[in-house]
Amino acid sequence: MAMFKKILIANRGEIATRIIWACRELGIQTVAIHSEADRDSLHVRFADESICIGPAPSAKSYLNIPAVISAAEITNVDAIHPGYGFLAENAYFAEVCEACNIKFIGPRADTIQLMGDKSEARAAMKAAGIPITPGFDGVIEDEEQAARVAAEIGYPVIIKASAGGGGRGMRIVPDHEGLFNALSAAQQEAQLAFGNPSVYIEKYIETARHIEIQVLGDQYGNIVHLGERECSIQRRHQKLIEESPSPALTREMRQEMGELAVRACREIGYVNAGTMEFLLDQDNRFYFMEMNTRIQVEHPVTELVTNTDLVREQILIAAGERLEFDQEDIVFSGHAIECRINAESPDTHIPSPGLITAMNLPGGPGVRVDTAAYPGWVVPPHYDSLIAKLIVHHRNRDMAIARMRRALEAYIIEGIETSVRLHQRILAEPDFVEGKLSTRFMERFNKSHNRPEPESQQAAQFAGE
Ligand code: MV4
Repeated sequence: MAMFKKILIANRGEIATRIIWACRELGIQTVAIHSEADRDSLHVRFADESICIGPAPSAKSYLNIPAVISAAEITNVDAIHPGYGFLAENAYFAEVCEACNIKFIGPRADTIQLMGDKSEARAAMKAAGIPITPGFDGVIEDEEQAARVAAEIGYPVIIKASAGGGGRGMRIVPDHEGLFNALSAAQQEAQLAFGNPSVYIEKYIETARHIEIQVLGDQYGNIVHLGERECSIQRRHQKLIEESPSPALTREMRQEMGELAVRACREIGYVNAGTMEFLLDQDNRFYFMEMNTRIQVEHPVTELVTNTDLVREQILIAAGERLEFDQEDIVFSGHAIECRINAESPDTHIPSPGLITAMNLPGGPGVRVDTAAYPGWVVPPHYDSLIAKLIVHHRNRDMAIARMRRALEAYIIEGIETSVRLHQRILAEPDFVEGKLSTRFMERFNKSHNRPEPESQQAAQFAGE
């Protein structure tokens, strides 16, 4: 297969510009698509061509498959990069692309389909010999079965939507008393959010770390892992801070998890970039949770510690190139931390769209900012509030934290509220500095800082990545 001449980027914001940078370095022409609300976006300005595909609401623009495909046909592109969110994990969209002879830059449609059904993904991973959380291998049919399964695995349990992921449609159930209410609530939420009420039940691992392994596979069966990212600091299942390596993993654990991830990907014939999410419990046992079949928001921390360009690799793999490196060629170096900068209140997390009146980006050694924000830009209210990612790299974790602190001090954004202050407070926490992270970190942080909102229990609504 020949290298792509032109790629359409089916996304917006920082990831759209990130994909354009990779294309420019590869000498590939770019087409930006945008909604009416995104006319003045940076990705539109930096792309070689741009097309308006609809009004502001995503359902009418970035999620509108006929509009996206029409734009691709009109501009005669060879491939589409979906970024994250929007159509990135839509198996039907991947199928339509292939049917229109446009390469979808991602895994095969059947892989996206399999991993999109979380209970099927669990079963597939179990069959591949990957440890999964104790639970029932299948969807729950009725209350009686739910009660039997929950009693068998022991409380607390967690109910998850089969079509969910990223925490949507989840319910934590402390004891039998709350089971039936949680079951019907989860089923209703799943029906509403995904048009599919199927749920499954697992043992709830109360104090765990969220650790994910990055993988890359080419079309010829070569698969490598690029180590882990620790993403335990989340609120309402939206990650706030990610880092690599995890303070909790030894070299041996990294190798074991990495080899397991590679084996699982080999088993399902995984192609392109992917991420396997695991929970690591306090006894250092780890369990597969789900697999994300897209480039993730937090991919830069992996890029910095492995000296790779994951978006470039995605494009080369989709174009039919062989992986340029083996597992032995991947050298892990130093420590990287990412802070997600959202246009929102640092206290209430209420979105804060509007005009950015002034802005200073941090720079200097080991500092990277992935963003599409600029002074004079109006952050539209219609989309995810992520406006930038601040990523630092240094020789060790303590030095990376110091570097992040000084970069946050220099990150000035005026006119809107941002999460910069929240990150400064988190980076001042002794538990963070000591690497004592868990999925309960923000719950405890909120309590000790007298902040509202319980974090872990039945977080009702949040935007998906
Ligand atoms: C879990 C879990 C504990 N036990 N599953 C959250 C997102 C999705 N990928 C799965 N998630 C979790 N699944 C079992 N069996 C803990 C999480 C979890 C979490 C839970 C509550 C509050 C914050 C959390 C952050 C990361 C992961």
